[in-house]
Amino acid sequence: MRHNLRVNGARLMSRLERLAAAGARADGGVDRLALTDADREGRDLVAGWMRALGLEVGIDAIGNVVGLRRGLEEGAPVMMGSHIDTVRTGGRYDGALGVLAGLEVVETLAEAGVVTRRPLAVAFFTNEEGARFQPDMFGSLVFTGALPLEKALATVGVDGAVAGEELRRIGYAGSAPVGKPDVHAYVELHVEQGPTLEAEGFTIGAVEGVQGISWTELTLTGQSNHAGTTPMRMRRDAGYVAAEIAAFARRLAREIGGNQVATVGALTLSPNLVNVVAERAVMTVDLRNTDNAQLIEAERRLAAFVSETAAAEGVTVERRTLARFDPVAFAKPLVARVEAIAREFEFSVKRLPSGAGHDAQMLAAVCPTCMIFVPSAGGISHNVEEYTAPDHCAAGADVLLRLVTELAE
Ligand code: HGY
Ligand code: MN
Ligand code: MN
Repeated sequence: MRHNLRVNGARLMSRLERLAAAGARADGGVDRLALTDADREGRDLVAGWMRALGLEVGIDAIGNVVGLRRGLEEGAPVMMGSHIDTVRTGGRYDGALGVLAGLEVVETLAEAGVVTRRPLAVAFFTNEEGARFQPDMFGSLVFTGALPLEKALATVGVDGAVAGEELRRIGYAGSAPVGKPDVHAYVELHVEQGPTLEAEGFTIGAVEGVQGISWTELTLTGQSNHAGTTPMRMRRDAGYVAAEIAAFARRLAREIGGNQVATVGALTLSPNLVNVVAERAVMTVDLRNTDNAQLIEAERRLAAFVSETAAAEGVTVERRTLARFDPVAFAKPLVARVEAIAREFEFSVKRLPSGAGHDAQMLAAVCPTCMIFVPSAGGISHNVEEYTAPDHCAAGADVLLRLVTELAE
């Protein structure tokens, strides 16, 4: 049904503000790692808002939360959603905007007395970030059947915690059947987390797909030794090999070019002492590319470099794949509708790929899926300075409102 409804931007920003208090950092950022007490606080708040809006709230065995709004007819809902867990140095928009904009859409429709033909759903998926438990997006992976529930529950986090135990501890080991309800279509509003929309002056991003992601953990083992007495020719220095790998990753991204990116985000040396040659280095390498062939080439070259460099230093290597997702393309007709609806509102709009991973890339395997982006100030995200202007948040939510009501007819 056609309508000219617009969301209440102030109400959306007020909920964003209140959710940001769950895991608030002294520096204004948000630390709401998956399955922590802060995550529970955020979950309780959002599930409470769902219930206050009359949604039927279901919690599944991996802690995914789905609020259902009945339609005039039974059947698979049109789903909006994202995640509410954050990285340790997160902002208030990554994930939260997509979930709270979904609630805002529901409240706007309720105020206007509009009931859609199909049911609507608002969801948040467990552990989208993957900062504590890998892989990332494991809640939506389980929801779509791409990761066995037991495997996700058994995941040991970077802090040694076990996901299933943490889920029970915070009271979100639910009983709703995993992967239900079936979803008619999924639309996720999200901040771009990159510089493109702001730099080029666009308000809306019609996201064409998500790039491929490859996360590897490397455990390098050499020999601790005296920093002063050990001749260089005798060293088996894991710290040196780790540093070479980090520098190689940067060269590799530059040489492959295109959309190739490479990041060494985590690196721990032991014994990590000023006068001891490092015996061990545990590090992660995050490689991404929209082109899977190039991503595979990057993985191959990195693996070869790691083997050569470690062998030359007498250091052994253990590899663990933390995540590996091929690039995903969103449903072309939905991408076109995001673009057209943005233009109906006279919002400037650009098609672009997503550099970040999202739950939408998992939902795309089971239903027509698309994403709506809004600009990130300075392209900053996974950083306490993350910011998106209120009018951009409202614009994204308006496009979400119109697209979802269209899909629900
Ligand atoms: O890593 C990512 O792209 C997402 O934030 N989990
Ligand atoms: Mn996100
Ligand atoms: Mn994120």
